[in-house]
Amino acid sequence: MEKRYKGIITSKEGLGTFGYIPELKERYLAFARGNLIKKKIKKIFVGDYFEGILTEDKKIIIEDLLPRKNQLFRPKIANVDKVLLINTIKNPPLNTGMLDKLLVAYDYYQVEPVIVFNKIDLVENEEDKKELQKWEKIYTDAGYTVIKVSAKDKENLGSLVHFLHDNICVFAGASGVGKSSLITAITGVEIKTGEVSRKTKRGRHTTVGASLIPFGENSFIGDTAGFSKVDLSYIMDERELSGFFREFAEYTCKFNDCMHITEPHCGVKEALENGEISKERYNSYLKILEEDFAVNIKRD
Ligand SMILES: Nc1nc2c(ncn2[C@@H]2O[C@H](COP(=O)(O)OP(=O)(O)OP(=O)(O)O)[C@@H](O)[C@H]2O)c(=O)[nH]1
Ligand SMILES: [Mg+2]
Ligand SMILES: [Zn+2]
Repeated sequence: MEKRYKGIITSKEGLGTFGYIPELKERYLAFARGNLIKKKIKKIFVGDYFEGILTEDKKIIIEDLLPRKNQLFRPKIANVDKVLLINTIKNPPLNTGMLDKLLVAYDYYQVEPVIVFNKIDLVENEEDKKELQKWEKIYTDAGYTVIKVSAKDKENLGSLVHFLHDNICVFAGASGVGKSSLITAITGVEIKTGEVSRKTKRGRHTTVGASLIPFGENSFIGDTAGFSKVDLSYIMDERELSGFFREFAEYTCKFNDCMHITEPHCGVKEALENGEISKERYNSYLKILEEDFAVNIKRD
């Protein structure tokens, strides 16, 4: 009888689907057995765990897909355990509006987010240093883990490696922040990287789609394309939003469905007034309500 191997889908490219078999430490072109399609498994995702056999010409025939723990659509990866949200203070400039949306989205999918500031080698003048310190404090106080690194100087990469054991860990964030560079610096696997445009100060989506890079015995790192748009109204109701602003969830309001805008006896607004909740995070919450959920907010 043919040996059944366990493996994981690592990429889906123009050329086809690729699967990695840890036992053989090798990546192969993979095809699904016809009956898999009949079992109503519509689409194979990067991150899917499978069982399959190896043909004589070194191709995987996928016989079974294991149940998914989760399924992210941006990026399109299944079974994600952790996400490292990569940011920069400079080049490209920090976009905390985007970061706050991603923090909400990943909490919603129950994927633990870690906030990473890359390119700290570029944080040189006092103004930039203050900026970095300010955001580090805001996000730490809000209940997130914040790590500062430089892919270029290989600074503090060990603290990222710490999160990569026995799981699928995805690197996400805007184009040009250095996701691919960090993965190369950590794994030694060369991945195509791109310059940040001098004119727009933005990256150019060098990485297309998503792929998993094997790391150590049992870990995989997901490199994804940077994205520029996230609309939270596709995944949740406007009244659910504040529950995913971690630090807001600690306070109680008079009304159970309080949206913390103009309602009386609002614990969140009280915490904002006495400085327990940062005005940056609160304003970001209002901005998401306006932009993604079309809530009309009158400001004084
Ligand atoms: N100074 C400095 N530059 C860096 C650092 N990390 C990455 N870069 C540069 O930033 C540019 C973009 O890096 P990429 O790794 O391609 O960025 P990405 O996040 O993968 O971008 P997309 O694939 O487009 O989403 C490249 O020119 C890198 O050399 C860093 O720590 N310091
Ligand atoms: Mg990239
Ligand atoms: Zn409230």
